[in-house]
Amino acid sequence: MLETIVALATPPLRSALAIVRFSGEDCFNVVSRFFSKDLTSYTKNSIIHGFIKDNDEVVDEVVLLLYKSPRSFTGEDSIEIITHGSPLIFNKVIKLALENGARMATPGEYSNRAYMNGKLDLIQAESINDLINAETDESKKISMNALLGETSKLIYPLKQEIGDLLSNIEANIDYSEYTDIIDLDNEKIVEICKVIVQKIDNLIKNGYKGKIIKDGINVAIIGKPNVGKSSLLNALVGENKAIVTDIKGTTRDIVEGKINLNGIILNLYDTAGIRESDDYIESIGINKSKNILNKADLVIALFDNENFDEEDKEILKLTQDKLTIRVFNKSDLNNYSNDKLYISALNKDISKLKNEILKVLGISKENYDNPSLANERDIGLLISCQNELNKVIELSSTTSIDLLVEHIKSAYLKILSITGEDYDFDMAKEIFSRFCLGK
Ligand SMILES: Nc1nc2c(ncn2[C@@H]2O[C@H](COP(=O)(O)OP(=O)(O)O)[C@@H](O)[C@H]2O)c(=O)[nH]1
Ligand SMILES: [Mg+2]
Repeated sequence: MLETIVALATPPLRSALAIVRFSGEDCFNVVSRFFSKDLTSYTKNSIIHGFIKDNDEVVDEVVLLLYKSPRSFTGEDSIEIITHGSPLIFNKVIKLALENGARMATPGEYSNRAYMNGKLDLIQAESINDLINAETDESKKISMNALLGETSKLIYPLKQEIGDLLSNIEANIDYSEYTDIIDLDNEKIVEICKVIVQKIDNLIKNGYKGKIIKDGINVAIIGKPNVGKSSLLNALVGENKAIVTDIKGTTRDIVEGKINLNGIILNLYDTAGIRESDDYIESIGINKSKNILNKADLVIALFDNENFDEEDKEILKLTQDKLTIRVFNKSDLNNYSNDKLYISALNKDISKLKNEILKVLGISKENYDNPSLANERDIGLLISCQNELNKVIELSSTTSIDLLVEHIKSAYLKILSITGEDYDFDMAKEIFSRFCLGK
């Protein structure tokens, strides 16, 4: 029997009300030991008024929400006690719970139990944290789609198609005497794999875009000294965060700012101008700039005119492998060409840059509205699945079918892991669920 767990579900602060939450087969018993009514006879979800009691002392007058398994979040018997929001009260309730057979829940344990009891798949379970941490409406929507199970539906077709392929091949090998099985040769297998690889490709692309909407991106502003990086950060965040002077080497430490651009959180990093420097402190700053550059999802490489000198060329070299927007600042001073992206950080004339950021991220209305597999873990598993199928395609002409099947099986398991169904995978069950073999 799983232990009864207890935790405070609301912030540990003084407030009007607080919620202490319990889950576990024995939880009606546990709570009855310090509640004014016996809860063990309840067989339906109920709202109950009563008193928390420490022997004869009344600790609080409360409302208790009682959930009878399986009709609860975790799928187990569960209780939520709504107490008055005094730390003295809710801490006392937790203490009584611990003294009467409950233990503190570990982080995520309620969701974990919900997953173990089949109430949520892994995509849904992961979305709860994202939902709580969402900073924009757009991000919240991505997580809500996941919680409602819409995101999980994205992988159903893959599961079906790879599962069918796998079962067909296995059935060909193991049950070749049955006539209702379609004959599959390597060529046909490759054809099917190619179609699936393409579908996974789309899911990965949309997943990355969803991830940008959900988590935001890190944007580094780099350039040689005095091109206007700090002025640009200030213009973007709309306040004077970074010190601006015409003295080279003014910015030494990283200055951070955060903005919401069309629902996408940009974590902006203004960096020390990159140049050869003898100044000890400045050179530490320059190294920090290079580290930030490595971590950035997007780089704004800033220049103050189109005649690149050696220092500018160094910047170009550093950004070679990065998603980079080249921006020319000080449009108010330059005769500029229309085919380049010019801004004036000083005059806060930066709308063209904002549009360009949205353009290079390639995010459209669909990405905001539709579900996407927007978690690192999910995208990673999609990539591994795709790698397995690509191996099938690559090896098909030189490898026998029973070796190819191993890669297809791995691909299938990766897909199952996304929703967390891989733990009870059984090949024979898979085959029998698709065919009427041995009837
Ligand atoms: N005329 C003009 N001057 C600018 C512009 N942006 C920045 N500056 C000036 O350039 C100098 C260096 O700016 P700063 O933002 O400190 O550059 P950083 O070293 O790259 O961070 C300051 O004197 C700014 O006022 C601009 O768009 N136009
Ligand atoms: Mg600066």
